[in-house]
Amino acid sequence: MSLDPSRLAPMANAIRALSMDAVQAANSGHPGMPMGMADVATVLWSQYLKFDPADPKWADRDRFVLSAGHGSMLIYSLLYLSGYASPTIEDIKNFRQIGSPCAGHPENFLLDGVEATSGPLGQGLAMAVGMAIAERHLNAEFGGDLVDHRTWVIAGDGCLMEGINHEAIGLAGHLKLGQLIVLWDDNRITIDGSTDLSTSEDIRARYAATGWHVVSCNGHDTADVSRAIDEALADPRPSLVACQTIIGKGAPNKQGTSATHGAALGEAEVAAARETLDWTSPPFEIPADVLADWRSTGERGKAAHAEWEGRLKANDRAAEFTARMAGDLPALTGWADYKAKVAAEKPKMATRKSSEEALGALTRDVPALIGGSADLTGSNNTKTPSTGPLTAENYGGRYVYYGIREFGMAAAMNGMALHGGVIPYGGTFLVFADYCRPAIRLAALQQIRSIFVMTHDSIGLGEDGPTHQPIEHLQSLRAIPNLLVMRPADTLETAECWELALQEAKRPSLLALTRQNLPALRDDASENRCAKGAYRLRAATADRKVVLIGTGSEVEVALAVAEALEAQGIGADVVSMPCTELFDEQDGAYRADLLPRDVLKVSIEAGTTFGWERYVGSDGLTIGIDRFGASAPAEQLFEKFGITADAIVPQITSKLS
Ligand SMILES: Cc1ncc(C[n+]2csc(CCOP(=O)(O)OP(=O)(O)O)c2C)c(N)n1
Ligand SMILES: [Mg+2]
Repeated sequence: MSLDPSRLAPMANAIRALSMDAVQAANSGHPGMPMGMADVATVLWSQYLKFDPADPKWADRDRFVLSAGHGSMLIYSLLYLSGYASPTIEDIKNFRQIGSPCAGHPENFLLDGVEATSGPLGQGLAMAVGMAIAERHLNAEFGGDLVDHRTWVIAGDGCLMEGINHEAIGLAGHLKLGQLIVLWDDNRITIDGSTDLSTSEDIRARYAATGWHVVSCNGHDTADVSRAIDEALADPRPSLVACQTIIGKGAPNKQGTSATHGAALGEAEVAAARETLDWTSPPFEIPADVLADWRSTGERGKAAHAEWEGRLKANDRAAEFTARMAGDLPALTGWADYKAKVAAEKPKMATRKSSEEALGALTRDVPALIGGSADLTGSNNTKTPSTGPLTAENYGGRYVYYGIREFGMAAAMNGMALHGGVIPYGGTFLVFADYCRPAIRLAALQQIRSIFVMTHDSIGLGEDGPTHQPIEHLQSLRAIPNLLVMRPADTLETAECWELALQEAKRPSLLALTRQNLPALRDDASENRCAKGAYRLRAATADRKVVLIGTGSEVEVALAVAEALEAQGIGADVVSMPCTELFDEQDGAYRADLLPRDVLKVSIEAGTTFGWERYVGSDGLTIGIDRFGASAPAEQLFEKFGITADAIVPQITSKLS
């Protein structure tokens, strides 16, 4: 490319200097990885990466994911040096301090150019797989004129050692995601020391066996790095580029050791590194010629960007593409009719089936929706007639067979949501939310619209027994900030929850759905009553003494309890609470009206009672299951665990007396 190769070394040293100086100033952080990968990153950003710092959200930019997020100073340096408006040099001086976008680990919501929040090792690479899926899908849908970009990852030994790596690369290899290139910081060092301490794996063989192209290079020889990347680009498979590097390269006494991994180098070693690197500038000053070279790399993408804008303007589907990338929803033309029909027909069905019906209507109207399941398609009811298989032969499909890879699925969904242009939903059993929990948490942290469809949401799944019966799951998921956990009680509520999940562009939702049939509870669809998180489904007829709060399948139980109480002259409201988070966001008057102080409040949910005091207070009653379930038909289990009107009513009357 245009830059003279001899100019690359000082450019890489600029990354090294910024990284060691910022970590030194913060007295915290990870200088080793940015210093070790500085040469590779310089080659990538100056010669290959397609980007335009003036428009960081350009839809057809390459995606760059720093999966080894502890090396955050690498990406902060790259963004600053190549000319992004943010971070500024002041932000870098304030690395890891309050108010600086240069947080300890890269956060997608703090800086444009940070495509994904990374730091939990392995997940960055797994999200990149989702980005690469989204790219191929949109390429198939809108054509190469509008969508043709690569996904680049820098990953460390840790990212490759994590279990999720197996799931992620298996999916990428199977889907033949040739636009995905992983640059592995093959430095043979982790925190505890040499990788010899903990692994003997032949990583290259594992990737090759999974359908990847593998190539190695000397990560400090820029010509060799280019050679390896060129080979990767030429190969149709996803590529692993093993970059042999020295961690902390440039710090003469500490390089090559884990001492550079996660602590400031110390004043003396920073000074020694300056000598070694022949870097005479004071901290946070980049020589004008080096900065100019860096800024010119940021100019590289301008022409390609301008040409792309021209192609977009000329494209018939420009408006549709732009709306898709912005995450806008099209008009849901059939939706009101669908809900009205549900209200009129009052079907008795499992909410997983209700979800399938809702999805039938939504996937017809919303082409951005891409479904999938971790090998439980028939149980999660996630497939619809509009969503044909997305395969290596047909990226235009809209249904991903993720295989038995729950964590890989959830992370890939996050990557798809981050990429934009698609809205991912994917299913598994609720009990296996544990297998994808770290990605659910990262969806919430990243403020993205991933929709998790979790069926078989209680002992109501019956015979499969305690391994498959969620107990603590609902409450533990509700503890994750910025995640909407929704547990609808019938077909109409399920439709309402789906509508809410779709409309929530900046937070993920998790729908907890039953295996067993549930009766319809409402006949009026005019207002989305789930939108407030909870609502009064039934008002007491006799003098109100009790408010029963139910969720999902237990709303039916709450209604039966209310009937029985009313028969004894005890007035009882029933509140359906499909989403505690949304209820918590309502104003005090609404919440107090639903859950008044002066009456006995009773929660009924077929899971742990832990946390329900929040709604029923210390004098309330919490009905639930505080042990593992059992294997038996569902009805017998509800009896055994006392989630029936017969078992609950006496507890309430004795509490009232
Ligand atoms: C899931 C997860 N586990 C543990 C950590 C803590 N951690 C951060 S970096 C690291 C070592 C990673 O080694 P490597 O990827 O080789 O990075 P290097 O030391 O080469 O920079 C660990 C254990 C983490 N960030 N994420
Ligand atoms: Mg390492």
